[in-house]
Amino acid sequence: MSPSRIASWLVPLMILCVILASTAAKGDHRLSVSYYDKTCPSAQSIVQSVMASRVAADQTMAPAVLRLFFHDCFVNGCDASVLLDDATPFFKSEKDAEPNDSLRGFDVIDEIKSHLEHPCPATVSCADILALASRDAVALLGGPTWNVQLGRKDSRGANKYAAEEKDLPSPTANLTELIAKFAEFGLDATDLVALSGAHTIGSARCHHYKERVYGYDGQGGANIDPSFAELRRQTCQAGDDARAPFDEQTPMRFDNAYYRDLVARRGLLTSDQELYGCGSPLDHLVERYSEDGEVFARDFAKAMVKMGKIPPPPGMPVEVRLTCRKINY
Ligand SMILES: *[C@@H]1O[C@H](CO)[C@@H](O)[C@H](O)[C@H]1NC(C)=O
Ligand SMILES: CC(=O)N[C@H]1CO[C@H](CO)[C@@H](O)[C@@H]1O
Repeated sequence: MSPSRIASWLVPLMILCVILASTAAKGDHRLSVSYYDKTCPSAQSIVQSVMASRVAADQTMAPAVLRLFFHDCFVNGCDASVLLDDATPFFKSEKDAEPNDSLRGFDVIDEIKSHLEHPCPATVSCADILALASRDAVALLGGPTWNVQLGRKDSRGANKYAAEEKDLPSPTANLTELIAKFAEFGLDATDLVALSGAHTIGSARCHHYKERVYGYDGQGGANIDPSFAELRRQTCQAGDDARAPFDEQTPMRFDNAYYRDLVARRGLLTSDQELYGCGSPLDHLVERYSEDGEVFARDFAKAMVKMGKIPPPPGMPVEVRLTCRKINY
């Protein structure tokens, strides 16, 4: 073959390789609502029924599962890395990282997975289970529902360093830091305010709100209702593990009362109250959500879909795990 003939072969071949490589990278994270319609038509109803029975037995499982999904998506993308036990010498588990303390609900995800493996072996990813279970958690406590985009894969690695140092928003973060953190994941300020509304359910440990309620002088920082600071200092007297609800009005109802707390300067974490009262343009949005639960519900659902699309890092090896706590061997 003459050199020019080879060259004429080589160029289309190279173009083809580039096309294949780029579709493979994107194909890993092309999500669709109908992803399991043919391969596991019962997937959504199985997730829903396990969630319904677990939340009926223990309502705190709803915020626990929702929190798992947040922690998963903010560290390495929504790839179920948060579910991995520290089982191999090759990576550290995110479960062992500091901010994950008190992450719960792993057994709920395990239970869903085992129910799914029977009708649909090795089909539904743990990352998709988390996305569906979070949607159901919100709906079960009276919140909105939405169509979940599906087709995520589970990663074969976890990232303890990112979970500890880098990717998770800190409970003491200021607004600038929060906006920057969310922007890293393609989430804008509206998404930040809407997703923070997840704190309409669940609770936090004193360890995470003591800085806010004691402040530097023991009286609580600026931008806090003094009677609220006093109330939570009393809670903290039981120690660092003493829990307080994020939303003191309806702690187990997924509504917009969280925003009314913020307007009253009774947000629990520094990172909650930062959204309101600092004279930022977000004050208006917090007020809007506090007055109109429908607008909040719509924006929350939209932001959850957006967050659920955060992809794992390019080149991360992925699979559909057989057990959510372990990579396949
Ligand atoms: C927010 O926190 C960062 C890092 O701690 C700090 O550099 C910045 O000045 C703070 N911004 C405001 C507005 O307080
Ligand atoms: C649920 C879970 O595995 N939590 C772990 C988070 O990290 C702490 C300490 O770093 C562990 O003690 C917890 O077991």
